[in-house]
Amino acid sequence: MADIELFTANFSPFGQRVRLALLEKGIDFWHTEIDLANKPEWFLVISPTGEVPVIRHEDRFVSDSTVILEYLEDVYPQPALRPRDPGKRAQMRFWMEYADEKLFPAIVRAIRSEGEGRVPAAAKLRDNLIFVEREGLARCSRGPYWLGQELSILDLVYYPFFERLPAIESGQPGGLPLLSIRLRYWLDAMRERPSVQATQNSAEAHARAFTQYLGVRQPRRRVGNVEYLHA
Ligand SMILES: N[C@@H](CCC(=O)N[C@@H](CS)C(=O)NCC(=O)O)C(=O)O
Repeated sequence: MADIELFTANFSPFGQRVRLALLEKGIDFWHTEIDLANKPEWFLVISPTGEVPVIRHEDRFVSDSTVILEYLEDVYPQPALRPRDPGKRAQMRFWMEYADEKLFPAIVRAIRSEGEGRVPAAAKLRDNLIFVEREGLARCSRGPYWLGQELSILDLVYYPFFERLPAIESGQPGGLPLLSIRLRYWLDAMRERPSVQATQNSAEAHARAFTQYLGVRQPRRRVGNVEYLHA
């Protein structure tokens, strides 16, 4: 029997974070798919917020992706995905919080916005992305990963959002910002990892998932590639 049972939904970026960590650590796990539109009663018992992902390990259930990532680190410390240096650890936690408290809400607003709300929502998301790139990724290290030469939890926290950018970009007036060389270097390094290759979905599939899960109407959605440029 697998050590871990993961309750998630295929298209959840938060669930993808946990799948990436499990694969990176080589932990055997069982995937139980949850239909978010029709959650089973028992799931509401194990998930206090009714959200995925949740894991079961031994006799405990742990929920919330970043809490799960740190839990996995405590229980399966090797290979390490949390830096040893306290300064880098603090950077990791600061940018993890930024991802969930600032970037994710801006992404959801941009996907859901309609009519006159679309331009300010796209502008806000652009600002958030530029902030992540200039104040986060570019300042934390020279790469290829967020915190330097070694992959860390922070890479797993951000990658699922960036995988979805082409699907988000296609619905935006004026598109999203041209991404920097540093960001492109990071994304290229991430895409080479077998864990990413095993969990990734196409931009078209993500665009369909937005429609299905977020209930957004996207008649004009055209899926393209995000351009990477400003240095
Ligand atoms: N902060 C949570 C967010 C999880 C989350 O928003 N999950 C979404 C799927 S992407 C969900 O389960 N939504 C179902 C619902 O809200 O009913 C985490 O990091 O795990």
